[in-house]
Amino acid sequence: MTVAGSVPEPRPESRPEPGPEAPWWTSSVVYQVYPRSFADADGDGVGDLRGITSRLDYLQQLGVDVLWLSPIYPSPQDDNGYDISDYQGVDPLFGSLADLDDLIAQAHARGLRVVMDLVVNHTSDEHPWFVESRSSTDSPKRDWYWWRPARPGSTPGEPGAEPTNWGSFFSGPAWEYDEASGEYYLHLFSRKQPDLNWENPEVRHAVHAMMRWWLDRGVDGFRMDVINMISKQLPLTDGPVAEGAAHGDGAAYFLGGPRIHEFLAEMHAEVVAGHEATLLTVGEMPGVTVEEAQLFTDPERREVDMVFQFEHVGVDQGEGKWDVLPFRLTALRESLGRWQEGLAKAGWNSLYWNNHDQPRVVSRFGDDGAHRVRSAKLLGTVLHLHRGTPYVYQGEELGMTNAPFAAIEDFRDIESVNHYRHAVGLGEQPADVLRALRAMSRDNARTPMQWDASPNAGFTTGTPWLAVNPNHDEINAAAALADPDSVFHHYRRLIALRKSEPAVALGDFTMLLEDDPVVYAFTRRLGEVELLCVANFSGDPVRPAVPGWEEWLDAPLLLGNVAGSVGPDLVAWEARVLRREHGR
Ligand code: ISL
Repeated sequence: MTVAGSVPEPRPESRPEPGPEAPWWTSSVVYQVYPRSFADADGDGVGDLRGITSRLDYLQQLGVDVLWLSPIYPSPQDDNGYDISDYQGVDPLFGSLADLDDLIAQAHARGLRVVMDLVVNHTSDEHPWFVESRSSTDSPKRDWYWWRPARPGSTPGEPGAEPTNWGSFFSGPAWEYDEASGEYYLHLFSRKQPDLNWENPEVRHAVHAMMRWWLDRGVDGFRMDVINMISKQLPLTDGPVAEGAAHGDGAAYFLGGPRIHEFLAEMHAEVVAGHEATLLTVGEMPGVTVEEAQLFTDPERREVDMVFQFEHVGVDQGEGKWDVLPFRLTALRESLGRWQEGLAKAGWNSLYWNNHDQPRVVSRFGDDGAHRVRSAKLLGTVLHLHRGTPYVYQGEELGMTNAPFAAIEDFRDIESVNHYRHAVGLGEQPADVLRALRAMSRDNARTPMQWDASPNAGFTTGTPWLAVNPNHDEINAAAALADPDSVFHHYRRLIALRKSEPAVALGDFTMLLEDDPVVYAFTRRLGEVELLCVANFSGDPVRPAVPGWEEWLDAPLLLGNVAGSVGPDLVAWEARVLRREHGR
């Protein structure tokens, strides 16, 4: 706002006011539901669709715009539904298609869009396509998957005879021997997740048809699982073997392969074109670089709206995810800052701390002890004030923490269980392997949603498939809703701020304090409005070295996590968002 009568100076270096052309998802927030762990309506211990529908009012109260559902399709559940045996149905575990139609209708009635998980790098080995493909080397669907003979000169089925030396993401080789046909099939993930061959146009057409079927059913977009792995570099060949590693790294052959942009542009043309204004597409892309992400998300190229990148959730990992390093704020800043810069002109960021594959952020980058509530609010504030579309993973808005897993029997995730078996088999100490699992296991994200303080946290009346975190007696939605100072209400205010203050969605981003080990600070600028977000990532008070800090202290506080705090020092885990207007 400018003072009446005054003419603001033109500021050529800043962006114009947001026009009607800014897509809706720039000012939206997405909420991810992991159906198995959200709410169980039928008492079998596993969350379901009717459970989700019964909690839509809660999501509406939080103020989110989009609901992303992790897979609910028929599945043998080897990887909790990321192994799909029918793309056009609902697993009875989660309910029926009618339940899903009802969920979509009830979500729409509340102004919530629904985005489905699209898992098409691989199917389940129980999908009829694979069953047919496997049935004979002459099958019309043989070429829908990656079948290869044993390595020349080796005995098929013997260790080392795999067509390439690649390891799978879930331990062991990426190839499974099929005795009946004497050939191997590729599975980058579990052996029950064979990779589809996207070189075959029939595969692509089948996927496009399936996607259109979902759009006709009313869904509002897709989150595309490991979509940068669908194009393989041919011929499939051995990758480099790191010292001490059991398998080679095939990433050069399957990450961002030669036809990936073509495949995504084709998918856009075949499925999304004509519906751009209402849909959301987000490609999950492990290993993607900022330069590639710019190409994937440049609207002119018509591929996807945004990508999930992984750099910032790798800053506490060394050689692989089980090599747990101490968290360094400087590494986080370097990564997030580079992404903000890289997608400033073209393309768009998605912003996330958590999902169903990541440990809980308050335990990871915050303090889940004495400062749990404040550090959870700080983390939310920092994330939501970046430029991009924020994603909230169920329970993050409550400040849910990692779980106190005591023994390997407490884990359910295939990745964790396989890793334990392999690592201990290779001679690692069980206690060391467990320590890494406790920090990084995906099951940390998957413990049931904590609705209330009752014995099963209000998640189920049965026996939960994965134990509820005992801290639900304190950390739960009922308590958070009743407390105006809760993490929930802070997230609600953050989401509301994105709607009321255009600079949050569309302002330019400038990182400050490049080398500061504890203070994370940046500004956002849109026209005459400038916001400062400043956050103390430590348990000690600190005076931020932000340029012009004294002047900023006169600016009104838009949002903070410490009531009544106005002085020059930030207390432990304090975050502030300040606003000023230039030209007045
Ligand atoms: O958590 C990981 C393993 O270390 C990640 O590499 C994860 O597997 C990767 O992000 C891909 O994730 C997606 O595809 C997987 C599925 O298991 C994950 O749940 C899904 O988010 C295979 O479909």
